[in-house]
Amino acid sequence: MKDVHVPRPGETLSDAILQHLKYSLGKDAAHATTTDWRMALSLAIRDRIVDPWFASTRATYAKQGKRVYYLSMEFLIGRLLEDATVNLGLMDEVAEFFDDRSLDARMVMQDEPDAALGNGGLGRLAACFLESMSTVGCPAYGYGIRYEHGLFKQSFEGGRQMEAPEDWLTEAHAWEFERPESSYRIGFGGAVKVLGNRTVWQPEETVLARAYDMPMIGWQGRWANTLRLWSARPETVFDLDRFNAGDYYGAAEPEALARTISRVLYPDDTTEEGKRLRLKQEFFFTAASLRDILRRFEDEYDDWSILPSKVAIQLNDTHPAIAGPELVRLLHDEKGMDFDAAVEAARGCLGYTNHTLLPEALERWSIELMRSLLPRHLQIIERIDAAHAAAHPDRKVVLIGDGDVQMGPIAFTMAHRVNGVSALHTGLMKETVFAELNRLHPNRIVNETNGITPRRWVLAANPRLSGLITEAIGDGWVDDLEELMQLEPMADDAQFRDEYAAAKRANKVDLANYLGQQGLAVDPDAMFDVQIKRIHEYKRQHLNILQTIALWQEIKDDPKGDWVPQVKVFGGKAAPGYVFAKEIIFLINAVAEVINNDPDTSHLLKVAYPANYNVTLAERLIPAAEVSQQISTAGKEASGTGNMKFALNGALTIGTLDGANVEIRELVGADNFFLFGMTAQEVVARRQIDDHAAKAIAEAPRLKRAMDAIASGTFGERFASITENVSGDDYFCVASDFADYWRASRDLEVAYRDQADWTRMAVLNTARSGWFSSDRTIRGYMSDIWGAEALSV
Ligand code: GL2
Repeated sequence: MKDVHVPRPGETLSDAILQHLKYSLGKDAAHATTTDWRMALSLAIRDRIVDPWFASTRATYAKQGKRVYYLSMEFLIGRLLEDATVNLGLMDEVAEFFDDRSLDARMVMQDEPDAALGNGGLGRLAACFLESMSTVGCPAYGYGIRYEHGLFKQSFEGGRQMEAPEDWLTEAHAWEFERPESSYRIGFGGAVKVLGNRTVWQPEETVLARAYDMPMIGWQGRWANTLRLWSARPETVFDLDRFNAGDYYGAAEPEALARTISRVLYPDDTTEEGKRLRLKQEFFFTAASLRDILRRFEDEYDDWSILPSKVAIQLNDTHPAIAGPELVRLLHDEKGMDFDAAVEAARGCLGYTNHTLLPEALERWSIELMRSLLPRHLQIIERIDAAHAAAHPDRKVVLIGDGDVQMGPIAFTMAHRVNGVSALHTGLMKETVFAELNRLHPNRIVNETNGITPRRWVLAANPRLSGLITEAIGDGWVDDLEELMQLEPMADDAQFRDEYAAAKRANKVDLANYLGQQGLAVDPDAMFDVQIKRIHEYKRQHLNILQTIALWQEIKDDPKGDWVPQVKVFGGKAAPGYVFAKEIIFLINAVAEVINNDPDTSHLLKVAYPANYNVTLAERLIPAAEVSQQISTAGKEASGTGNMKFALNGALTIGTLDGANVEIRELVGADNFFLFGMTAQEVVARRQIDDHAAKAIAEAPRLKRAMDAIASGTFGERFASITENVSGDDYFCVASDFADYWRASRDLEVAYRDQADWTRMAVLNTARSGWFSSDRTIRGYMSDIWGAEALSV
């Protein structure tokens, strides 16, 4: 692959690394630590990003086209060094440089802190989108919060989840440029005054939002966009009067309060944290971003009516939904636009992506909270709501109702396009949460099925598979992932299959070594079965562990039987306040403890639960996986993106007809996908049956036996909350789907015995998953929602 940008004539990458080591870090090679090397490498790579970054900005200004602004509370970027190196085509050179010094390039790269500025799929999607927007040349900015502490670090104590603060910023990294000149004053509270014919909001409290920019380089360094993260600062660093009066804590209070806004990422996934601070965070970054966007527009144009033709703003979920009212406020109150015209202009700019149907995740804020923090916005929402009611006299949906301000309907009414993230989810959105708004505004809802960037999730994470693919079909697939289709005929080529299987096995050996270092010996020839994602009842990790217990019991009945040895891998964090999810973690660890130490069965079945699942761990687990567990209750997982990463890397899915599983199955072929369980409609119908769980348990003796084992204390505690839930209300239909899940799991094992055929199916999964590139998704947003054009330098 080619090295695209050499910034300083005559300077090789190797020279640049050594120069930075010496002059930027003040270190001699003989005494350099891994961190020194990593920083020297990062700075040398960063130098090679700056020119394409500037060139992209210049091209955007020259073209005067539309810019895209992606507003997201979360950007789960993980590590950036490897991504950037891979995208610049410099991986081989870097490996050679460190080889020559008896150092391992990957180890150096792994020294980088993993920036966990997101919870899960939604945040990781935003990070994949940034990379794809740069790759396809979509002029864009990502806007978010520069959290001091990202998602908590997870450890296990006695099997229970412990949480410690994450502190990525305490470790050196090279990616951000502080921009003190880009600071905005953001207000909260106060009063609304009418001065002449103008309405003016006079906030009571203000903080400064200061910008930090990270360049995001696309494939082959052709284009680079900016991720701009806001950090909260006090307007006055400290209160000198209070200090002089001896009130030292009080003197530091303004600073502490202001900084609180960008201190921590809310560790909640899909559930809303109804706190004042959360709303403050949302307004803080949304308002700063909008001011920045309008400032950039004003630098170039003086006609506000053309705003929607120059600016596309995407709201990643309802978290930045206050953007609608705030943009109206800025245009009307501050720029003097007529109110209705301001609403129209705002709507012309805004798009809203919905990421979940879980009703608890559609944010709402109490009217009192809104009035006390954002009084002018409340008035604007009331006015928009009244206009909506007048235009649709038969409407039932309201923007303010039940004592709350409803951010889902606000995002919907203020956006010209609303999208779901998989075909199934978009369909369900139209039928359920947004049924009425869809009737009032037909054609506003569109679908943009999620995607993942192949640069990180195949090229960087799985070099063995990437090498094999490139050898077989050239490297065009990295850019145009649907070229993987050319691999299809090779599924029937025994030699290719052997090489494909050898790459998978080598990845499994790596993972086995990693788990071995953590104290768990696993057989690399066992079937590696992986479920990694946030822990949530709807994702049903408890269904998986119940099946594991039942399997263990059967093996124990007949240890000499012809079993397929397997390793069940779990990974994921539970929101600290989500008691049930934490019980599931405790149960998995308790079961692991017993099963892994059972001399009758431990050569056949192991349970691994490495702690602190994050992007880096995903990059290790996915290339080694053979089975991908995508077993959510149908209708609950909006899309999933892990499911796509696994399929691309040749793991076969066992899954329900939920989220993007449906599209994965259509594309890879029903024969190469292990389907089980009820459909979304069947789930709804099943819940209407009295005692549906008890009935299902009565018909599934294996489930009953597994539940009895838990209840009788086989795994230490009795986990009553879990057994009572599954045998009681069982809203997520674990019991009702168990028997079919068991059947599909056995089908998997039968298939696994025929290794040649298994590999054939795996190759077909890789070959047919090219559509799931986030490049395709981004092109969809560009044409269906943003009306943005790709540029090049
Ligand atoms: C999520 C969905 O749960 C998940 O299915 C989807 O793939 C991602 C990205 O669209 O969004 N919604 C959500 O609130 N979180 C998700 O991961 N946190």
